Amino acid sequence: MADYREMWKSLDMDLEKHDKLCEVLPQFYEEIYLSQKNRPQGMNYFNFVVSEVHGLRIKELLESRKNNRKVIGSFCVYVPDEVINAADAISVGLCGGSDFWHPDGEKVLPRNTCPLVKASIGAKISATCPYFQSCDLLVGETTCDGKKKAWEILSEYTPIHVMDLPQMKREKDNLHWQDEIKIFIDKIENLTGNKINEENLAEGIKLINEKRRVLKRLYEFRKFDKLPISGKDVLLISQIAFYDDPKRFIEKTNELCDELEKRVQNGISVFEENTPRILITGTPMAIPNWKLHHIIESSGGAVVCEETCTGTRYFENLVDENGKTLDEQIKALSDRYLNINCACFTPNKGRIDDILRLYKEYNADGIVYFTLPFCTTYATEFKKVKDALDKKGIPVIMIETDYGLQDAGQIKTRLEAFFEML
Ligand code: BJ8
Repeated sequence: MADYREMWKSLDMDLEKHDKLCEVLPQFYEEIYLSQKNRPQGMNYFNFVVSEVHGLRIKELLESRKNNRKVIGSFCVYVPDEVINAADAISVGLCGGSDFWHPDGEKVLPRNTCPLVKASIGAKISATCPYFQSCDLLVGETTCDGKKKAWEILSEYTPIHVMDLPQMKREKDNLHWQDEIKIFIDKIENLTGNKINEENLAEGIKLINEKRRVLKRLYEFRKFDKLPISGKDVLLISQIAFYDDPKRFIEKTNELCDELEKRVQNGISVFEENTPRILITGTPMAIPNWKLHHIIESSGGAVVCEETCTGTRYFENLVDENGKTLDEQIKALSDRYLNINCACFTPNKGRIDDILRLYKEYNADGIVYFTLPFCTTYATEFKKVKDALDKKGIPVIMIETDYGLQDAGQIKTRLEAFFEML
């Protein structure tokens, strides 16, 4: 890797601590990703992106900033990227997926906080994440309590705008979310100095829809009996979608899909015949959280779909591109975003419908319900989901786990027993 120390120094990073973070990732990646057999050639681009995760992409962000483009970090799939792109700003996802950041997170948060929140806050206050250090503005949202209260603490370190997400989906909630999108537009206009109008918002909508379409295309290959790509690789691509340049990401993912099409024609599979097909549902997996996929796929299972925010919730449903006025476009954004079924909403029957639908569409044999510890909404929603699955005779297992590897053996044993039963 090129020497980026000067660049990191210019971002006020804690270089010593950051060196320690950089030491662990390559070995971890090698073990989990590069050791896979028969990977598509198109994964080389994504390997490269990971190898340069704190390097080249950050350099690009800094160069863009020199040209007066702003960088905006967010933590949730309800934040409308279309608006950010319309103002010629750059959006990056910031959720933390490593327990490296937990000790710093625990300096300001209770220990019994969700690992994702703890890692995200720890990444900022430890000054070891160049993405946080490159942002001109962070955008939080009022989803779960853990996040909502964490923004108050984060605001002591860096500017943050919080979007007030409703937690029900009535007409008045939709109107409220449209209002919030308008306030967000004002905020982004003030920050960037760029006015958002019908033309540039239409372009933003088109671009982000295109990203959704390519992810959908990629997921379609997971519906085949013979799987041309592993679940682990698809998870990585979804995670990269949150911070890569969208146009390049679309191009590279389409190239990979062309290759997968040929694999399907030639009957190439990366799994043995009759490998149990698993749908994962639950909390998001922020990079580099590859734990559950890795355990499943090294215990005799294949992950065929994720009903998560690093899965279908990120790309399903397009924004209607027919809006002519700004108001119509904002309404279209609100409609699309309120179609996401996060457990923060009540009631949340839409998520159960999604799980049942995806189970069928992806021809899954069983479901792994994943929750991060202390995520009350997803853990509590398990009861409703399980009741619905039981009624249909669909097997499900709940796995609650954090980012540490201490429980990996135990999870493996439970999953192996589950797969045997499928
Ligand atoms: S839309 S899932 S990205 S809020 S896991 S921090 S909910 S305690 S991440 Fe999420 Fe938006 Fe919902 Fe998706 Fe809280 Fe749960 Fe932690 Fe979570």
